[in-house]
Amino acid sequence: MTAETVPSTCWECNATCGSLMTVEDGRVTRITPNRDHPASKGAFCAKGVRAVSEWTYGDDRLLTPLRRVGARGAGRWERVDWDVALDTMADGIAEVRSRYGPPSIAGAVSGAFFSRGAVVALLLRSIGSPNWMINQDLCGGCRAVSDRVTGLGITNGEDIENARCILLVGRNPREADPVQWRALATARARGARLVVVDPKRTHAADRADLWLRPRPGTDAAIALAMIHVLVAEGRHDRDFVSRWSVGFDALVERASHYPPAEAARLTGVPAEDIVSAARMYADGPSTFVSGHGIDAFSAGFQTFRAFHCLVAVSGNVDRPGGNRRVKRPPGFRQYIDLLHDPAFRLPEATERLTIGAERFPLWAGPRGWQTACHNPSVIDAILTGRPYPVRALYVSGVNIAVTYPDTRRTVAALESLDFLAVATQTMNPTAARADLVLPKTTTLEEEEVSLQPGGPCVSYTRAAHPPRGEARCDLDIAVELLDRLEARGALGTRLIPWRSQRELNVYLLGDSGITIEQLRATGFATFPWTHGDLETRPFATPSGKVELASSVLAELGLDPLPDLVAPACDDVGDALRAAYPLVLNTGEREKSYHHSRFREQAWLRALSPDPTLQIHPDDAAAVGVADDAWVALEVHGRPHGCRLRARVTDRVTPGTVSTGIGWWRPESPGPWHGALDVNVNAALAYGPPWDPVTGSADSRNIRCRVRPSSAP
Ligand SMILES: Nc1nc2c(c(=O)[nH]1)N[C@H]1C(S)=C(S)[C@@H](COP(=O)(O)OP(=O)(O)OC[C@H]3O[C@@H](n4cnc5c(=O)[nH]c(N)nc54)[C@H](O)[C@@H]3O)O[C@H]1N2
Ligand SMILES: Nc1nc2c(c(=O)[nH]1)N[C@H]1C(S)=C(S)[C@@H](COP(=O)(O)OP(=O)(O)OC[C@H]3O[C@@H](n4cnc5c(=O)[nH]c(N)nc54)[C@H](O)[C@@H]3O)O[C@H]1N2
Ligand code: SF4
Ligand SMILES: [Mo]
Repeated sequence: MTAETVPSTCWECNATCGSLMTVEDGRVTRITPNRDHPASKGAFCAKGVRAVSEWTYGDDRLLTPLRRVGARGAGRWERVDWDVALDTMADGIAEVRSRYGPPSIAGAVSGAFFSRGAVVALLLRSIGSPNWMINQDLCGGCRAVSDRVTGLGITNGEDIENARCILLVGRNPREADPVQWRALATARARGARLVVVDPKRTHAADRADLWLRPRPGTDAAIALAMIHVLVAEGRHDRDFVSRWSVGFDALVERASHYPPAEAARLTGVPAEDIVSAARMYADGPSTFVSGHGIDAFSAGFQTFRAFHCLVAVSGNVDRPGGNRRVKRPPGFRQYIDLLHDPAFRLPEATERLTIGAERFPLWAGPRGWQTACHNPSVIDAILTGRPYPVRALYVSGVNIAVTYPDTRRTVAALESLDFLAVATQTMNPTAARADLVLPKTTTLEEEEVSLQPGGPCVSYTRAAHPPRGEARCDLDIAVELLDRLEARGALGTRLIPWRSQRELNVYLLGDSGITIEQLRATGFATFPWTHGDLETRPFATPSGKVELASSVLAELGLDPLPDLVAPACDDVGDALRAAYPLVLNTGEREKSYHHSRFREQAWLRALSPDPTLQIHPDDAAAVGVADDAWVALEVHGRPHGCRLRARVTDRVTPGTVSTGIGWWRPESPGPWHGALDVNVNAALAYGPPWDPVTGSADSRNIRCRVRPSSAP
């Protein structure tokens, strides 16, 4: 028996923790944290230790391509070899392409943070379609686009280690990010102060010096009031503001509408707490740590704009203990760079056809953050043929029948397609409706090279051994599919020049001087960088400065300044408020699962058997619901609800309820596998209202009610 321990990086979630893998006889037998890793510093979680291995070696793993033989969703498949699978896929795509045109073919992935995202986008572009769906409208899209428009470029550059004050807004790192959670604990131990803004008393709030508990969706008023206090007390960074920003006077005028007393009225947070938060934050260096709690809703972009302007006005930009701008080795390319590189683009006229580009130009189409389309509008296009038909879809690395809101509509769209292919490691409710299911490699079988702003470093994920069975990675699938499409005359310009993942990775490393050999030896590579390279590296805005008043937003006729946009759940009459007295939060992370993944693993189901709905004791008593009882959740304006299990707790504010995401039950009969029952997305709409910039729908701050129900 040969055993070897090699450094790698866990790619199961975007915490991307450095790992050490023991490989014995072609199988990973042990995974432990790599304490030398500059970003994760030994942080890790149980999913990385165990769930990824069970996923890879478990009996549920798909090991061959499957082709549908019965009706869609009937669960009858034949095993086929890759030649047959890829011919089937090429035929399906070529036929739709010739009948409806290249843009009628779309892809769905999570985003360009993973190679699979960039690969699927370039595959679609090669076919001639600009339509690829990402799930970032539901995730970190508001943060990313605000960061881009404001020009800061600070995403994932929180320097918790050196901060004197940490401002944690809408983030639950104990469950969602062990790297951040550990960094917070270390910072607290050396005396750093922690200000938490969260409607829920999270474990971070338990440890905070100051906990602000806003009414859901009103955070922008807190940020604007903090700006107001900073400026009124002369505690803003005059030098940074005058040298590196534009629009300060206009921002100050806007913030003057939010004195602490007014912000207190709007948010429910006492004025003196807002003033204290502003003073603690002003006593820096301070770092702003944000999360999903202020993203993915119809005012998420403006909320982030308010906080990003606060960061800029306080001057905590790219200095130790603040928010670091993304550093990278010269010559290195990130996946997202490929999307914007002219060498890999479609003609602008084609990119303008991206569904959603007209309405959300900073999200979709040629100027868009990831040039992806607007998902709810794609689902509309599939179902209605407007603005033009979308008839074929290739899904990789997402489980959209569970994770997109409005499950029934998503599924109806999937079922109405002329052709649906899904690449996945295990059967899930999305794949269950496909014409073709392709067996994917897991993160233990794939090689990835990526930039980690948190280190900062370049991280390496090693393929520990060849794929199990006939599983293939996205690039290998795309390359062979392109060959077949080319043979059928169904290709535009081939925009994937690499024949293997290794070739792609070497391309990404570019002229950085970092080599695969070096990465294989250590699992990561650091590179020289400096704080505050503001003179040599302008901010990526039209003015080259941080745009407190945004020229890009003004040009598009949008509000150039941050503002509070009242959440839709507040803007209702008394009758509706009485009928739907509760405000719903969704998507709260739990340690056991990664979104919809791992529900087939018995040890995790033992830890967390059912989806829960956290409800305050007063609200539970009002509807006669006991702890652990099943409840029906109904959302205002929706024909169907879902069933969840009550967790009665005073951690949630009275009048609010909170649940997770991603629930389905592999053991329940297909093709739904419970996705229409125990999945909160079955109860939600996918908007409108949509955020005017990112097109995000409300995945929280939603009026709802709860009643006792039977168990599923
Ligand atoms: N274990 C595990 N870890 C994960 C994931 C996973 O599925 N499992 N998923 C990963 C992904 S893709 C993501 S996007 C992240 C998400 O992880 P986080 O960014 O931590 O997001 P959430 O858990 O959705 O919620 C964070 C907090 O926002 C609060 N919140 C809700 N509404 C509001 C509001 O109006 N204002 C404020 N200030 N706070 C509010 C909630 O109470 C909650 O405490 O987790 C990542 N990490
Ligand atoms: N209501 C509501 N909905 C939400 C959210 C919310 O807060 N509320 N959160 C949103 C957020 S933040 C996110 S990020 C999304 C997540 O949504 P998704 O990205 O759809 O969720 P996952 O469960 O991670 O997707 C799992 C599928 O991806 C595939 N997969 C898993 N690992 C790999 C891999 O290593 N490589 C490849 N190629 N494929 C893999 C498998 O097919 C697996 O079944 O959900 C969003 N949906
Ligand atoms: S938090 Fe867990 S799943 Fe995510 S990268 Fe780290 S070890 Fe892997
Ligand atoms: Mo996410």
